[in-house]
Amino acid sequence: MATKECIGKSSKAAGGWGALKSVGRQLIGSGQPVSGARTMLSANQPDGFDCPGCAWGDPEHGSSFEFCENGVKAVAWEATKARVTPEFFATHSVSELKTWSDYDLEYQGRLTHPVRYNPATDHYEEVEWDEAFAEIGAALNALDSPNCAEFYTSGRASNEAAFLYQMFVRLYGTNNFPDCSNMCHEASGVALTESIGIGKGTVRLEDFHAADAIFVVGQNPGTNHPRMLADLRAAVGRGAKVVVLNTLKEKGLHRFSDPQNKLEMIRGGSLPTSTDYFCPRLGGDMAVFRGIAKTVFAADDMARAEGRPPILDDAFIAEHSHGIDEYRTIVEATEWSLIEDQSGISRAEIEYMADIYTSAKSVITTWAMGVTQHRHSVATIREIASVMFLRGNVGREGAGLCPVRGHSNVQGDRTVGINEKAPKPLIDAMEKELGVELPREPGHNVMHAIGAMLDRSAKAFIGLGGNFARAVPDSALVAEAFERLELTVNVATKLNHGHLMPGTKSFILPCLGRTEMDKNSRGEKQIVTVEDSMSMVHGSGGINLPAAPTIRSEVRIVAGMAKATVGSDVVDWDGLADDHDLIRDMIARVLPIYGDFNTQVRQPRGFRLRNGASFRDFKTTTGKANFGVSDIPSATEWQMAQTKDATFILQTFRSHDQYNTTIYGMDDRYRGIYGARNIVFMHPDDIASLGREPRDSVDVIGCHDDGIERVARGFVLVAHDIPRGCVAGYYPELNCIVPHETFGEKSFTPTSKSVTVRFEPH
Ligand SMILES: Nc1nc2c(c(=O)[nH]1)N[C@H]1C(S)=C(S)[C@@H](COP(=O)(O)OP(=O)(O)OC[C@H]3O[C@@H](n4cnc5c(=O)[nH]c(N)nc54)[C@H](O)[C@@H]3O)O[C@H]1N2
Ligand SMILES: Nc1nc2c(c(=O)[nH]1)N[C@H]1C(S)=C(S)[C@@H](COP(=O)(O)OP(=O)(O)OC[C@H]3O[C@@H](n4cnc5c(=O)[nH]c(N)nc54)[C@H](O)[C@@H]3O)O[C@H]1N2
Ligand SMILES: [Mo]
Repeated sequence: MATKECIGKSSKAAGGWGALKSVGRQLIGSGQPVSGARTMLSANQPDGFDCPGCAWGDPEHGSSFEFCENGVKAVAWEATKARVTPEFFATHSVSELKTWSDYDLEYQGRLTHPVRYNPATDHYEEVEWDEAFAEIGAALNALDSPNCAEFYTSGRASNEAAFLYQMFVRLYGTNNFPDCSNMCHEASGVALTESIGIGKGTVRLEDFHAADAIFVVGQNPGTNHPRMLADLRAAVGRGAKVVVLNTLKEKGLHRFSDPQNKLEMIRGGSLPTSTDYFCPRLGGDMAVFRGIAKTVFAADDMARAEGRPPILDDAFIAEHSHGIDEYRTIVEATEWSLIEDQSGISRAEIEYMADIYTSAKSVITTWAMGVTQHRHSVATIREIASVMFLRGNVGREGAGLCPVRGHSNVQGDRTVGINEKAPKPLIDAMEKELGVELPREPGHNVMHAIGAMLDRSAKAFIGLGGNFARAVPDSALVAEAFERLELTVNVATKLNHGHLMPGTKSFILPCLGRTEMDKNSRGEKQIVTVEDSMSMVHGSGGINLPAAPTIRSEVRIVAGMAKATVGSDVVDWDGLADDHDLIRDMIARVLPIYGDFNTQVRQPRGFRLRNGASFRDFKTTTGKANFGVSDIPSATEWQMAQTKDATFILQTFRSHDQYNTTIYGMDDRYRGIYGARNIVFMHPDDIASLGREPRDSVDVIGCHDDGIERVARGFVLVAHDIPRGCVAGYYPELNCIVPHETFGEKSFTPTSKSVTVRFEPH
């Protein structure tokens, strides 16, 4: 393994020639460099497809083609020439494929035929579509109760596919909708609904061009939202402050060299993407924002006493907010010593951040998994919102809250009804539309689904995309539970480990990807729609020929399963599947926020869904923006670990060469890692305190105290600039030690960024 154990040793900036080289490799590796390049030029164009890479917004004016290395990887990975055919399955048994790596499985290429597992031979074998649907329908209808089936969604599914899916599942009789967002931004949804009355962000892309300060908390855009870097560096360029809070010194958040800027590329230049950078301990962000709030209140008192203009936005607070007195009381009761210990950031540094905050007229705060995957994530996001309310930084130009979503349509899937909580207005409207009663009792989220699989009450799993069994915590336990199920069905573009844990009856159903053309029975091109992090809905139509003539769109596959399970008396599944306009008409009848959906989505950049909070119409219980009411944790996981010998807090995150469980390659260029994924980043003094050397091989032991042994074997220690007591490593390799029983309060999100671990020699 070649590791360069310091980010300073690789090139100084993110992007640049390194990114271009990597793109060239991806396009050549896909086997079709020329058509691959043409495909790329259609990404995020008005008449092209939505890039499946991430949910960052597209500009509303001008060409939106923005170079993004990881967008190219996502597209090239899908547009590969390689194919997984029935012959492939005839050659390789499931037992053999289980021993392959995540990378090797997906690298085999696109799935071409529906296949069914044959337990007698241990091979997947080709099956006719209608036969597969009939068997799936029969198996679902044979279950004791619809609540024994889990219907998972991953956030690439289009609005049309997701809407049909929820209609099918509810007609079948359950609200069991475990969704990838349960493991992702659920805390943002819960917290923002409480704080501002909508579980979404309030900003538009244009706001980034008008903000005076942007706080970027717990996210790594250089890898996961690369197009965001261009907006950050433009902000720095025009004099705005960009303050980063990240446990690690991520390179993309320092400097970015824009591969689209020819002069810059020739000169080898780069520009900063931030002005200030702080590295809190894992889970320490709520304490930081609490400290900012303390400073703001104190500064406001002082200003008023001295007859200067107040710091607080009195008008916003009086007219639009609720609960400031209670909030002020808990803020003032929080001791600085606790804030400093929990965050690892000094009072002086926090006061400096507060000064940036109060000096800026308009502030945006963005965040992602470094904030959402902790026990107290909901309280942390409410704290962020409260700090923003103090100066009215919500619902006006250049200001607002911005959870940066993960999957390209995870937000849209929720909007069209993938929600285990069965919201009353949605169910009322669906019942009116369909003229039948639908289930109203809440169903399963991911945590509940795992519980049901482990206690054997779940009997069937249907996955609309994704890789449930690898993406969840306690992945080793879940893998065993999967094979005990009576039915497993995976709608997928590529082979992954989740397909290799077949239940008694098991199917893989191959679907079209975003880049591919979808035509109906009359030869008319169909488009789908997606919603980005800024509530913009746009159309997406592929340009490539389908990977094989035998594969079907997700919409057709969902319709096929639905027809075979619940019949066509209530819904004309074939008719809907053949004309996506009819699905959109139905969505708009059930969810009036879509307005004249079919017309609006054909406007060049689509349209924005109504988002009351972005113009200060707060649909909360009080009708106002609600200040938070939580104490900061009395001790974070990091603080608790300090009381035990040689115990660390692990965050599990993404390398530069992966898309969730999809591994594109073995490098993590910006962190100086080449050719390896089984590694643990640790502070050099911590390595020494364990009596070890960098590059020693260790076993990572999960310390959750429930009698279950959790070990990940053979990980290499890499010295890194990371707070002491905090360590980091890659998901999904480490998911076997993330316990499923520790999850976020109110969000049920696995605590993937605060896993208590210790180390033993390997
Ligand atoms: N290329 C690519 N793009 C992607 C994805 C991908 O895998 N690959 N995944 C997509 C998905 S589904 C999602 S949800 C997003 C994920 O986007 P990110 O949230 O950026 O994903 P992570 O890799 O988990 O990175 C977490 C970041 O938060 C920091 N961090 C961790 N814990 C803490 C903490 O307690 N406090 C602070 N302040 N920082 C912390 C880590 O150091 C790291 O920089 O990206 C989406 N886009
Ligand atoms: N330890 C730890 N665990 C985590 C996280 C973490 O940070 N740490 N992050 C969590 C997060 S934020 C998320 S969102 C989840 C992600 O969990 P998932 O969304 O379940 O996982 P992915 O890896 O994105 O799914 C990859 C698979 O999706 C299929 N696929 C790709 N494109 C398409 C398509 O267009 N249609 C269909 N039907 N299938 C397609 C391919 O077969 C591919 O193998 O993981 C979570 N798990
Ligand atoms: Mo995500």
